Formats: sequence, structure tokens, C-alpha cells
Amino acid sequence: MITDKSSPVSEAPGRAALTALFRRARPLIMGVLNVTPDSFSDGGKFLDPGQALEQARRLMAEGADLIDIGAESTRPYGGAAPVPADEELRRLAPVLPSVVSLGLPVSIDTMKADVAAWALDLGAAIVNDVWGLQRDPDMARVVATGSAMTVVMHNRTHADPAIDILADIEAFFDRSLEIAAKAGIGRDRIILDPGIGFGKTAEQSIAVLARLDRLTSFGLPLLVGASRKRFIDWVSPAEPQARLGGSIAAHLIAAENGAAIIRTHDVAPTIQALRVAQAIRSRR
Ligand code: HH2
Repeated sequence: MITDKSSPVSEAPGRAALTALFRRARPLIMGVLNVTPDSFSDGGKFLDPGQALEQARRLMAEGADLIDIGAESTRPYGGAAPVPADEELRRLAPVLPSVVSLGLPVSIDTMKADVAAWALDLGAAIVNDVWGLQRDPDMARVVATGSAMTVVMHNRTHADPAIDILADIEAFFDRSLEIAAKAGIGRDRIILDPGIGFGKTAEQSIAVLARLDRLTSFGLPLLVGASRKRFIDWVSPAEPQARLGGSIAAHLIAAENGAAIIRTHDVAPTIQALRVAQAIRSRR
């Protein structure tokens, strides 16, 4: 049982258990663990394996339901150096097995099929692909092998302020779902994510959060990661570490508009905000 956080798991939790979790009243909280030197808000803080494990334990103690571990900055705002697969594996190898053994479902944030395959072998439960199975031609096949779930995130190489961003996201999801179906990945293994801040202007990220309910028509769980992102600075100037208020505001609205999973660096304050919002909503 993945709700038993005290017992280590050696393999991915069953899909049925994950699917049941997604149906809970409040969204699941996915805590972010970046084992990178250059992530936009916490680069270098958890590159050391000891500090990474300590952070994973902290995320769990604060109430995270899932841990998303990544070893390559995706830096939606440009500038991140691409990381070869062997370097990604070198960063992950001393950390991933210990994080898996904490007992929470672990998501591997990678766009590389080789890294995903390695992480799945070690017990990762979710492949979080910020290119939605559309970048690495082997990714869908790797995900199809086994029973892990996958996050299909919308992305674009460049933002275009002239496009209808929701229509673009819907078309992207349709393409990813087609790729998934061809590879034999059932819809019950897919989580959709509009990719806040990825290939979008700040205004478009805000529009997506405002109209997130439109994406519920896919009938799949929605993940939203607005944590510390630049659109917050565009509304109310602040450095990444000082964007907690904006992150919480965005995540509360995402939850209200249908998000099943919230991806955040700040687990405890996010859970508190969701609980208070839920308590108030239940008395309307
Ligand atoms: N955002 C980031 C990275 N991975 N994955 C999903 N599914 N959704 C997101 O919104 C998302 C993501 C960017 O945040 P972070 O990991 O903190 O930064 P970096 O990519 O620089 O490591």
C-alpha cells in the first residue's frame, strides 16, 4: 500500500493505487527534488546526495504524496545547458534508490528514454516527460514496457504570443495521446500537464491557469506546476525564492479549476493553503 509511508517499497506502486489517489478530495502534492547545479530556483542546493536525501525526507515529512526527482534543469526561460544521459545518471545514481526506498511513489523528471528506463528499473512509478513523449522517439516504448504512469507535459521550443495557447495545448495532447496509444500505453496511465512557463508568455501561463477547466474534458488527471515560475514575477516582481505567495495563489486556482496534482517546491505551505481553501469551500 503506498499510503503506508513507513514501509520501503522496492517496486513501483500499483497503477490502481495511484489512480485511486488521484480521486481524492484535495489534489495530490508532488514535491520537487532537483539534483542539478542550475535549476532556476534551487540549483546547486541538492546536488550533494546527502542533501538530496535530506530534502526528500523533508518533502515527505511535510506531507508530499509523490516526489519528482530531476537531474537536468529544463529551465523554461532558456539558458539551461543540455545534460548528456550519462551525466544525468551520474547525478541520480547515488540518490534515486534511497528516495525510492522512502516509500512514496517517485516520478522521474527526464526527457530521455534511457534515463527513464533506468529509473523504472529502480522502482520509479511515474515518468515525467516535459516533452510529452514527442522528443525522444524511444520514450513511448520505454513507458509502455511495465506499468508506470507518465506525465505528458505540453511544451514548445518558443513562445508565440499570437497563438491560442489552449488550442495549442489540446492539439499537443491529442498528438501525445496518439503516440501513447500506438505504443500500447493505456489512457489510465496518463496524466496531462499544460506546462506552465514552458513555451508560453507569462500572459499565456496565466490564461492557462484561468481556463484549466477546459482541459478536464480529456477525462485524465491534470498536473499543474506553477511553483516559483516567472509569470509570478511578471505580475508581482520577485526573485524565484520569494514567489511563494504567487505560487500558492496559482495552485489554489488550479485546484479549483480541476488540477489533480500540484507540483511544488514548498510542500507544507501549499498543503496548508489547500486545506484552508477546502474548509471554506465546504461551508459555502
Ligand atoms: N516544471 C519544471 C520542471 N519539470 N514537470 C512538469 N510535469 N511540470 C512542470 O511544470 C515542470 C516540470 C521546472 O521547475 P524546476 O524543476 O524547479 O526547474 P528546473 O527545470 O530548472 O530544474
